[in-house]
Amino acid sequence: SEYNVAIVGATGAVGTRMIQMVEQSTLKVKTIKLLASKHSAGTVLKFKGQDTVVEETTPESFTGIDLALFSAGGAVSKQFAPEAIKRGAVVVDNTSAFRMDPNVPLVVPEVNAEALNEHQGLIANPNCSTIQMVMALEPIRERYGLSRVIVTTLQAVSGAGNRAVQETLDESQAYLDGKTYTPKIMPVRGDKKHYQQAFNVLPQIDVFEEDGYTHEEWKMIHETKKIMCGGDMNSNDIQVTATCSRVPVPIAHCESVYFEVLDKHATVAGIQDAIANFDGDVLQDDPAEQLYPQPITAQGRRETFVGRIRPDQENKGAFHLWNVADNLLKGAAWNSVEIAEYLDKMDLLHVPSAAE
Ligand code: A2P
Ligand code: 11C
Repeated sequence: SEYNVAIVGATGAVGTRMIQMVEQSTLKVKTIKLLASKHSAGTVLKFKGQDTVVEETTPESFTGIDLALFSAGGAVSKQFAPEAIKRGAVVVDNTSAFRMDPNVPLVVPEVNAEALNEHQGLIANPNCSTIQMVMALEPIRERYGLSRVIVTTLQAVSGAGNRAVQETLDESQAYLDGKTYTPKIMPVRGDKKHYQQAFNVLPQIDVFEEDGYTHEEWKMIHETKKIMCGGDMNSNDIQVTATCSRVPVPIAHCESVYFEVLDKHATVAGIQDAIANFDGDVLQDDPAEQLYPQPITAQGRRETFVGRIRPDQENKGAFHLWNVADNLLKGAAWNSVEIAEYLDKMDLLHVPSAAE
């Protein structure tokens, strides 16, 4: 079929990539509607070479829309996703608004596409750092089983949006020019204190919870369980813990992952083979040639890159890996559009009626 598609947050860091991913997609697009806040209504963006005027998002924006991709923040999704579904649009939501709702599938297509069968009009796109980790771990889980994961992230500034990238660039320039600069956004817009991100690493992404973990770390733990453990965000089948940090890199997150498998006969060669043969993963693992994933080479690509696979020197059945992916593409815009492609192929790109 042909679809009328809307992108909410079309002017943002992720939204502009959503436009590109829809342009390059196998989905047949009848019409495209680019939506944002009233501030950028009237802005002209291109879709497949055609000038397209950005409109303010209202409930009526979704009349006649078949597919709505949301990436304008959780509050916008909470306000407008129900309006879109009510008008017959399937929503793929790239915010954290509905991810933990038991009635909402949380999907990385290569890992748990079967969860799409249960959708009731809304599918949640996981957090970027979760997506690339489950992309690296799923082939290992399939071959050897997985019992424990300890991850440390090094996340790019674009995860915090276009304004965060601009702040870090301006701050870097000021630093090089020997000028003072007062940060207003990083690490978290709206938190009490702001710190220099340029030439610095900040071990805080999103706000702190009472238990001392940040909300980003909480998301990595519970989203990973929901995706890899059959929808149960509190499953004990896989133990997961995370430390998330922000590095002054514009695009592409890195992760250092320690993991324990169930099959004690697991080998590095077997893990490499599983990753090399997994849809969407690229193995870059050759120490002799200094081959390993880097943000510079992952930027602009849809795949997840995995390398530095090696056994833990003391724990049998334990290994380490390093993975990198473009947080705006596989971490956000591409995964969302890929979900829509799977819905189309699975004949699920419609809001199920109450009778179904
Ligand atoms: P706008 O350009 O009108 O501000 P980023 O993640 O790069 O910060 O981008 C956020 C995106 O969310 C932008 O496209 C922004 O549009 C959009 N947005 C922000 N507030 C709203 C709103 N109330 N309704 C619709 N879109 C919004
Ligand atoms: C970051 N991971 O890098 C965050 C951004 O839940 O979709 C993504 C927030 C989300 O800052």
